[in-house]
Amino acid sequence: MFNKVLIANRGEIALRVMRACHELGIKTVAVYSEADARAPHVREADEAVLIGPPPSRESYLLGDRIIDAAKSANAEAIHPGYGFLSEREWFARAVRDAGLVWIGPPAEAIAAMGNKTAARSLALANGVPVVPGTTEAISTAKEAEKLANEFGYPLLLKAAAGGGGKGMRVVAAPKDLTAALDAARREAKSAFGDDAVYMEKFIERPRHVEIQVLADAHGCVLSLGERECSVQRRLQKMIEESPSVAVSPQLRREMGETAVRAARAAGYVNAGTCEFLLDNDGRFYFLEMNTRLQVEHPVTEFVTGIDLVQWQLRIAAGEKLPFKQEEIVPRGWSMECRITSEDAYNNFLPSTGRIQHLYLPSGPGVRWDGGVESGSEVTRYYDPLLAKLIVWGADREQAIRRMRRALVDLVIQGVESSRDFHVRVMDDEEFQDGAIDIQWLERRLASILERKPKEESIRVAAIAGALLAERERAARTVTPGDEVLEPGKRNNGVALESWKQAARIEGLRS
Ligand code: MV4
Repeated sequence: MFNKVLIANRGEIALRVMRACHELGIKTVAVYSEADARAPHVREADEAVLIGPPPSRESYLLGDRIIDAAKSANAEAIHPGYGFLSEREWFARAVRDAGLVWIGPPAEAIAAMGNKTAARSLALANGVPVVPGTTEAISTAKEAEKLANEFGYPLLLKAAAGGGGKGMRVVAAPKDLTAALDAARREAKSAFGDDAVYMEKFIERPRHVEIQVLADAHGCVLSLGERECSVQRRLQKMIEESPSVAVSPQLRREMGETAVRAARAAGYVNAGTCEFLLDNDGRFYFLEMNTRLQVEHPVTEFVTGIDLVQWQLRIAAGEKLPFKQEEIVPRGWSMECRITSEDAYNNFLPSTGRIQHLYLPSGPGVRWDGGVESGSEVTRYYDPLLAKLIVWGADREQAIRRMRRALVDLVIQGVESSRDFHVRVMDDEEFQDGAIDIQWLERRLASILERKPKEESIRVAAIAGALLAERERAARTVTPGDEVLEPGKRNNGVALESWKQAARIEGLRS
């Protein structure tokens, strides 16, 4: 096993990877920008290297500087986390060329899945079902018209160099095709420097279900079941769970075998995820493969009992997977809420500032993967993900009840957060029924945000809020603009369950 690993990331995922390293007896090297000098990931590492000013382009995206940091600290391997450099083929190659171990898939596998038309061809050649559409880039408007008539409307234009949905265009009717093609090309060119665009039939109201795979360097490729990721807004996932209410044991087996075939075809090693659309009739279509550890990996860890990050390290060190496919059976239900510094009541506007108080939920089946603490500065330089709250329960209903309880126990004061939004999703009947698809949140958002807390808690909270405001005033500790506990302003006039929050904040102060 490695003696020392550099983690080329920040925030919650840097801490997550460090924990796995420390459990395996591996020393850790953090890298950080000037904005992160006091960040928890820097303090928790055995060593830390300053790599540049706050903007990512001048710090966390500087591959060469990060490789230099690894060499000067005598680290043997680099874990990229997610985002930043994690899916850059050139970086995976540069790490290998520098004589370091890349804790991720081979650069060739990143490349094989990186181009979406190439990935579709690879899938088709290996019996992996894809959405009906082209595997070649479209050349002319005339050709587009012919193909569109073949696949039928509505259809979707996608950038070949894209992924994650950037530069997609829905075309509802033939009259819109030419203009949509021009627009998609322009967007693709400016976003990816490549104007190649291809076409797929548009699948309406599907679920987004993905399969976690784990492959060692000795030919063993396993499926670790699905994650249901349909609750998303503008391509940002908000809530994920495993298993999915829409996946039977037989479908799980079929999708798992399909994902394993896709991974084998790409020469995949390490942890990866195959994204699928699942339609109302139980048909599934391969979309793309994410060649990294994903944000939502903990729900798979909870239901399988397998530590994905430890296995990423072990696989990169050459170990064999000791599991058989038949031994991997999901147990119970896990759910994750992404706790972001966004104001759901203000169009999810990112919120910045100092976290005045952070009180963390705990108890059976509760996991907090966080990157901030009381006193942390939330800046606009990075992603608004503060933490992930993950729970496990015996079944979906227990998981939802536990998530709601843990969210209500959580206190974040000083920046706006998505906490109240998540509580209200847990209270939503359609969500509780599992009647979700990728457009569900958009349709339901207004009614979720309108939902009022219980009458009793409004009264209690109003009293507690007024009491706390008065105490703060008396103690001259009022923070200008901080009206989280002041009734009548937002959240339907009341901070959710704020009498409990008031007690916890007072406790933290004393
Ligand atoms: C689609 C689709 C419907 N039909 N492809 C968006 C992210 C990228 N990975 C692919 N995406 C989609 N591709 C066809 N043929 C709908 C989406 C889509 C989506 C997919 C997964 C999760 C959220 C989504 C939100 C909007 C659209």
